Amino acid sequence: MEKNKSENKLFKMKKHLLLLLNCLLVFSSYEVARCQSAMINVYARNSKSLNGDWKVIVDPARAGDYRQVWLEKKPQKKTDFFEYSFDEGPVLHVPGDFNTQMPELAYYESIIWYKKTFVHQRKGNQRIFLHFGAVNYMADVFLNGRHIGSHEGGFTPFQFELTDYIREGDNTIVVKVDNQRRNDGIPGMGFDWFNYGGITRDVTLIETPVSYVEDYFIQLKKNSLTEVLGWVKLNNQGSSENITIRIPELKVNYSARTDDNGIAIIRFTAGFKLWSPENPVLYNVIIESEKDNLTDEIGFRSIETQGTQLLLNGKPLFIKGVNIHEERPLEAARAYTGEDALILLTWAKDLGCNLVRLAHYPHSEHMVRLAEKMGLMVWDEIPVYQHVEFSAPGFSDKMNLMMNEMMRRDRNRCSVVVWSLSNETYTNTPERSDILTEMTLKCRDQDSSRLITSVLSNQRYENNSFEVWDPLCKILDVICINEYLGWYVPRQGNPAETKWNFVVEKPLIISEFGGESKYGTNYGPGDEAAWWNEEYQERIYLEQIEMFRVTPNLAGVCPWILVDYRSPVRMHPLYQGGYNRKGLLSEHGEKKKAWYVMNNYYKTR
Ligand code: GCB
Repeated sequence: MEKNKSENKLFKMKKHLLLLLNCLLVFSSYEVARCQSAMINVYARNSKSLNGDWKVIVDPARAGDYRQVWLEKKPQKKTDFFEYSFDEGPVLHVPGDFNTQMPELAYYESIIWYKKTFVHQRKGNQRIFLHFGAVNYMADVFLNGRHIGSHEGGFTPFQFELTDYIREGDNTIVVKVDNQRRNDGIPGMGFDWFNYGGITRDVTLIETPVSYVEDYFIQLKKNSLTEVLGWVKLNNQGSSENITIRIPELKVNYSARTDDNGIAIIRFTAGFKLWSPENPVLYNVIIESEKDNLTDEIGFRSIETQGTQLLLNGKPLFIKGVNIHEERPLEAARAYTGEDALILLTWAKDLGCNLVRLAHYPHSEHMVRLAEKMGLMVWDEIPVYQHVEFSAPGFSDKMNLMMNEMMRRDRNRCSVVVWSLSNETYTNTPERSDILTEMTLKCRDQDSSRLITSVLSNQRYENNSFEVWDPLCKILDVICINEYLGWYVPRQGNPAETKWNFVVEKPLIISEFGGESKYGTNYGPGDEAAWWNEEYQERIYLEQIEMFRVTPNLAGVCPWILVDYRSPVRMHPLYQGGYNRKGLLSEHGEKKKAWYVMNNYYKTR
């Protein structure tokens, strides 16, 4: 009896050791492959969509790694059994967040394994890539049981080359998606929006020639309204090729040759009709190498600062902005389609905006491209948000990668006028200012033709006087501050007498302001916050506008936020119910009183 017991114990220990070993092996093999920088202009490529239904395994115990679910083992002998299977499991739609597709996943923050099969027929000497628009937050990708790579970051595209591994006929992709928050993540543990997990953007299988156009930068040279200065990069293992850039409408036909790194410098002048919110002109630009060609719609404009002013195409610009989260209007889910983008951007236009701040992470490419067509300037941002751990090992590499992925996808969008590298981080966080300075310089090194900023909120406000002192102001192109006077910070005097002191004189954008109200709540005193009525929010807006009129260096404003949006940190059962209620519109698109105040202000600017 005793012997049996100890044998049992020994057996259990061995089993645990084996599992542990298995896990270690699995995790170390994950380190091998890393994703590649994604090719740009995916929608213009020869591709096949893998959107649609994917089979899933929900893995709250995080057990799929040691069970190696990507191998999809099936019983071979009578004694075999496997404690997982995709076949009989649920199905989720891709793209889309998983939280809103099954009631039991409503607040899920853990692993889901996704599986998709597809048939592939090789055509000649093509290369094959698997491209993801975004997966929130970690993705590990397997093809036919083999780990092909991983990616961290929930809002930027990535790809893997499948050429050497793909089979003729049936193929299976398994993706392990994990939206668990991480101390060293970007964003970190705390953020004021819903942590929608899943394969949230398009998945595409792309075929290219052996040598293909991977990336390009075709925009006006800084300070010029006629000269393009950029480059084209081929992925071709180094042999030199001729490149041609054609813009038929302008009779541009420019040729160059790539160097040993596959890069050709592009430099030409043309009589462009410049892109602006009033006249959002885009040209068909054809990029041709000896083996590949693709077309993009590209606009041309300049954005710069002159003293404390912003200039668009050389003329003074006042930014009439609005903040937007990437949430599906009317349905409370992650937005991902062109139609979602159209609703949100039409609402921004109705308000009278000329810019949308896509808070606080890169939104889908549909959003950025549509904004450009509709004449809305775009503010692109990475989710370096509030209390991220700048001193976590590898943080700056991760941030650098995210910044590059955002810039790479969007740098040909002339609508993008701001690269924003962080929001409300704090000077007392170790390494914060050093890292943000380093990233600002790196960003400028790659693209000096846009405004680079980091959003600040550490200004002092005493005796109705602001002091904007953050040392970062010195290296930013524009000073952007979030101030919630009348909501988080009680106002201390007459708005029209507010004073400002800046550590350095540059254009100022008030990138967030506002307060909460529940649409249709029109009772209670209009000067008490805890009634959450529309009148209180309206009053905040009226006072803000009085203050704007006397704010020096003011180059733009951007209310927080266009639409009420889901945020689990908003827990008042009666008024919030899991929503941040600072929207000018309710989640159903109903206009609150403050909407009219802002709309009138924008009409006068
Ligand atoms: C902020 C943040 C934004 C929040 C907002 C709020 O300062 O930048 O992400 O959601 O305040 O509603 O408190």
